[in-house]
Amino acid sequence: SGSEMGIRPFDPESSFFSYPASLHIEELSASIVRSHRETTQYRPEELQALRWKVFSREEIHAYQSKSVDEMWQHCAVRLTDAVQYVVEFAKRIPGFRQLCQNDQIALLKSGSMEVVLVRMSRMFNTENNTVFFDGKFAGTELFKSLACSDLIAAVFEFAHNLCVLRLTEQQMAVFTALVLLNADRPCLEDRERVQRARRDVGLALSHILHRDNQGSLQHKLFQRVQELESLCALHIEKLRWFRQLYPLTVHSLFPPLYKELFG
Ligand code: CLR
Repeated sequence: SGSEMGIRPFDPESSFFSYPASLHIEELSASIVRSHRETTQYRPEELQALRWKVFSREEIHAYQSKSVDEMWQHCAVRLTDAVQYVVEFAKRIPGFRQLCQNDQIALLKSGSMEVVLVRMSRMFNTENNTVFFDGKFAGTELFKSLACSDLIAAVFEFAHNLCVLRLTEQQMAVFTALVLLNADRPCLEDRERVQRARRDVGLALSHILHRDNQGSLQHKLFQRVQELESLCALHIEKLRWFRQLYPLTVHSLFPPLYKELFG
């Protein structure tokens, strides 16, 4: 039928974007959404059911009593788990898959942390400002022994601000693909190819947003992208600081993938 092919009756509210998306763009969205679904640790229903699970005072105290290097190592392992799922997501995105290996690595080096932070908003509870970490919901105080409260506060604020936009899983999937396919990243060999892949994913995103009557989200999402860059720069800065204090912990106890991407 016409509606299955993306052909919709004229809508004066969104005259420009009511143009039918080509079959190619529809298939691209469907493929990205499938890749997202297959590479997220928890489904939205599961997270919803787990909302009551919060850390007790004793458990929070146990995290706060860890030494700086012990807590860093623990968080680096958890963060690397999350990054691993993002790498798997990227590998399943048409357009990313087709890039040469060097460019795939270059995009992951600068984009995987950004996608982890966007995905963090799915795991966020705005009622009590907690995030699902290590099996329960945790507030910023749990991360005290990392000794980087400015980074933690900024990351939580970002997740909060993204969470209140209430993105659907479909919108989240295509938005995170767009975050990865950034032709402005350093060290790319074939920028043009990344740009072409990005253009299609961008079309897919604006098609979805306008179909959902949420065209205004596009602008808000691009605002958030700018914050991502400074958050990731702060993460790298903190890692440098930590490595200076505890070079051996980073060298022998941090996950190899973490060092490969951020080290
Ligand atoms: C992101 C969403 C994942 C689950 C998950 C696991 C680890 C969390 C991460 C989320 C968000 C960012 C996080 C991280 C652990 C430490 C890190 C809170 C919730 C903060 C920003 C500290 C970074 C510095 C470390 C390298 C020490 O599905």
